[in-house]
Amino acid sequence: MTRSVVTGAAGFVGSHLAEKLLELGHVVIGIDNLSTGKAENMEAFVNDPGFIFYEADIRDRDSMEQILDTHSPIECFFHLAAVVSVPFSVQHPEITHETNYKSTIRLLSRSRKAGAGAFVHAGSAAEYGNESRLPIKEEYASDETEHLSPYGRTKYLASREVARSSNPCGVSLRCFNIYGPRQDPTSQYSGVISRFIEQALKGIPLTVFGDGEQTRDFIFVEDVIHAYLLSAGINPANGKKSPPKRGIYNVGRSESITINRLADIIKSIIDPELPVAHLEPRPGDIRHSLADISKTVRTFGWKPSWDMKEGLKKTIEWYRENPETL
Ligand code: UD2
Repeated sequence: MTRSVVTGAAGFVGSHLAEKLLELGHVVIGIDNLSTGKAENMEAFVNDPGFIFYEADIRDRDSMEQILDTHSPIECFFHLAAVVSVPFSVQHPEITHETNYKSTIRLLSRSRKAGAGAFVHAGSAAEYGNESRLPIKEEYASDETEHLSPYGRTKYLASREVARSSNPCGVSLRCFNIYGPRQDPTSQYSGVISRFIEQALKGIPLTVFGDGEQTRDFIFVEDVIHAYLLSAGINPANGKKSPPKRGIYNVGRSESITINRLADIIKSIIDPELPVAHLEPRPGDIRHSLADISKTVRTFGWKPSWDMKEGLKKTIEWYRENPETL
């Protein structure tokens, strides 16, 4: 049986990845310190006999050693645990550096000892800073890029190192704006889609920051999970394996929509009469974001399969069935 590690297994994306790997018959060693991840996210699979969970911090070397010693050999190492909040990273640059950069480098090297064939890292569109050339190609992020936060900088540095590794084969996925079931809507900095859905289901105005003409490239979480699997050389349909391909890859739909249009679609699904409140623009926001995904499509034969409206309907349905998350 294939043994995979998922750090950040209690997070929004990590929990979907762990669940899918279990479905494909992997033994999954999940690691999460539950700082932003939530035990509830693992409810659907926590009792699966193939799932082994450790509440541990990736910065804690002894715990990581012990876990990897116990479960070696590992085939695929999926590394999603990180400081994920941009504002937190601004307030705590050192913790962010230790978590997002140093711990990633340590785990990359430790995963080699554990026999891993692939090390897949959760990069981010934040690695591009305020890039004005659209659509954004992978090579636009460089040492000269002005990152807008320690989050963006540390993700960039970690991706750069991961992509240099050939043993294990290092892959970093720069995901654009991910949305879908289990995304936490409750913080001021939560993703706009989870916030709009929460507001719409509560019947309160949708809060659009600024004129709402800023654009984003939104991608449904299931498409992102397929990209994770394919990049590790795992066929999402049947679990069959092929060699992973080292490098940095964008993951988005390569289609952007304005925040105003997004609000309209969510209203049209939940309640067309809902009001929209235009608030002050959010400081530090980038204006436009759009992924060039040609390298990812060419390399892995991956392509996004969820269109915006279908992905939103599925997400709304999930929040309706899980009102306690709102
Ligand atoms: C995303 C990532 C962030 C970082 C960044 C890099 C998410 C949740 N965040 O931030 O971690 O990688 O990209 O560029 O994926 N907005 C509203 N009303 C709201 C909330 C947001 O109008 O109530 C707007 C916001 O001003 C922005 C857009 O919606 O223009 C998207 O905001 P976001 O926080 O979902 O994501 P983003 O792209 O700022």
